[in-house]
Amino acid sequence: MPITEVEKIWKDGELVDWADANVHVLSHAVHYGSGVFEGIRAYETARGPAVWHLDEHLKRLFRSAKLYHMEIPYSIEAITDATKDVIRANGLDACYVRPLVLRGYGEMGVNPLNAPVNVFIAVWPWGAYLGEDALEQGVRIKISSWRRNSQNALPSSAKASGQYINGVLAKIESLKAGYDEAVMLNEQGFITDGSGENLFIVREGRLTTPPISAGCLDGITRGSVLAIARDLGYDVTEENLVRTDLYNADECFFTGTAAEITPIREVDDRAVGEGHRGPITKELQGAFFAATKGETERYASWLTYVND
Ligand code: PPE
Repeated sequence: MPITEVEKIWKDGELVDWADANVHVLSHAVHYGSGVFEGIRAYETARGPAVWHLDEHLKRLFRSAKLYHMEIPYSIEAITDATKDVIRANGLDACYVRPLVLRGYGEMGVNPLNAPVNVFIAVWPWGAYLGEDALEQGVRIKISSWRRNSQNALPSSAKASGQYINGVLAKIESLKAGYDEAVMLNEQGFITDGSGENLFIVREGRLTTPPISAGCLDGITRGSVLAIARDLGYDVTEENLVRTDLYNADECFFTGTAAEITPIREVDDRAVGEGHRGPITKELQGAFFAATKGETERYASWLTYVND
């Protein structure tokens, strides 16, 4: 997707011009994928822009960095303030937020420990991740022939740049075959996640999503949807799913920061349920988007207001 450029990016403690937020080609991360990042959204509310689950995202960023022995030279509070600053500096009402912590320039070779750590926070307007119609019409997905990397090869609890090359293979395969997105199985054949989304199914009014132990990312939107669904009175379970569970589901949908709640209307050329967005998916979208706009008192603590 083309990036919509804005004015400023936060880099190592200061706001720099968009065009100046660069790294050297010999940076460690460029060669070995040694970066960790987050994907966060800020939504427009009656009280100005508000960041959805900022604290949870930044905690995950710090956990990812710790896993790879990267020392982030700022506190969570400092990164929180920096996120608010960069949104304000660009005058955005709503945007995507991409903090990136990477091993920079100065050392070559796999050993990352002596390379400097650089921290960036970029923001830009980002619309519907899987296409403009996707939130209403749903998407067509393919079970990938590529397996999700094993957790003992690359820890799925870390959101690390290099780990995404696995999803890149699956995504390319699905697009070349004419689908919108891929879902990967783990080595045992259980469903994990999409290249950038967690997945839920609905069967006879019950929601199920794969457990984190299947090897999917511990998605923050997944957590929000689990909470919202329970609050709406749905029975929700985390259990292993196989591909036929998707084919036989009444409804199926993705969750993710970029994808939000995106209905899945077809899996491997089989219509899911009626082949369009189902009623429970629609209800969850309604509750989710109301909460992101700051309209739901119960979830007020999930928003960090940029102008407060
Ligand atoms: N699984 C994967 C592999 C993944 O990348 C994401 C987020 C999720 C699940 C959902 O997690 P969460 O955002 O915390 O609910 N993918 C991010 C990056 C997408 C991209 O193309 O870049 C995102 O949605 O921001």
